[in-house]
Amino acid sequence: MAVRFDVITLFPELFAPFQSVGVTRRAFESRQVDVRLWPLRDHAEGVYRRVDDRPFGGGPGMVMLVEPLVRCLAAIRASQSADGAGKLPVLLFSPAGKPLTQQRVQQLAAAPGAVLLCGRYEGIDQRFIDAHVDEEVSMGDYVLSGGELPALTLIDAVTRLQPGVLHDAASHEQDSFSDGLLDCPHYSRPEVLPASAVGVEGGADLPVPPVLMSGHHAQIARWRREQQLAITARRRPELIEAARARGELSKQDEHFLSKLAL
Ligand code: 4H4
Repeated sequence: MAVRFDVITLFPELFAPFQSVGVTRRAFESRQVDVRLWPLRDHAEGVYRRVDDRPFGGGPGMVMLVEPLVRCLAAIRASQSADGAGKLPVLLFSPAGKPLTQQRVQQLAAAPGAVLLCGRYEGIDQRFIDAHVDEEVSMGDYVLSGGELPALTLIDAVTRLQPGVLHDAASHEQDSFSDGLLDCPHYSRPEVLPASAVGVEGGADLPVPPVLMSGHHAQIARWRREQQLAITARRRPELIEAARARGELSKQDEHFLSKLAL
């Protein structure tokens, strides 16, 4: 089932490059992901086609006006209805939103789609948010100049989960967070790397961990799992607690963690 994203933006040109490179190109071409761009200025009226104005109460910056957004969303609803896409939820990108997680990305990848509202300026008139926004999503605790990069981030994260988009279907099983833990280290040729090759003069050679060359798939899987547990326990201990609470740590995992000197 294709995932449809109706994107409300003042800068549609920001999205073009992602429709022609990498994994997202394949998904766009295969129409597994259907991104429709809705330039907000097309729905602004008057000579100056205003989409923003000064904030009541004073203060710096500008606020995005309600009317152009209402007209734009109405056009999107008409298009969704005409295409039989159903009324898709409206997501607003904002630092005040709920932090995006891989679990939410997986839910969106399995759903029909969403309207992605890309704010600019100081933000959006609260009356539009109260009336039409279903979910506020944050990419992190920092402030961007617009919601377009968050929208592209979400489209990328959802797109790479579409069947047939990644070269190796198993690839995203190994992703960080796909099992709630951070990913293990990865190595490729050469089997032994002279330290000088990474710019460390006079250092010892850098071999690939021998277990990865052993051909023992069970031992390799165990090593990779233990690497995930060690890296996650050191960098994001709260993810270990969350995996434990979900009952996703085996007795073997718990034994390894108990021996881990943190
Ligand atoms: C919204 C900027 C609200 C400032 C915005 C404020 C993020 C983020 C983001 C364009 C919009 C910015 N979106 N995760 N982080 N007035 N979006 O910064 O609250 O400071 O998703 S405000």
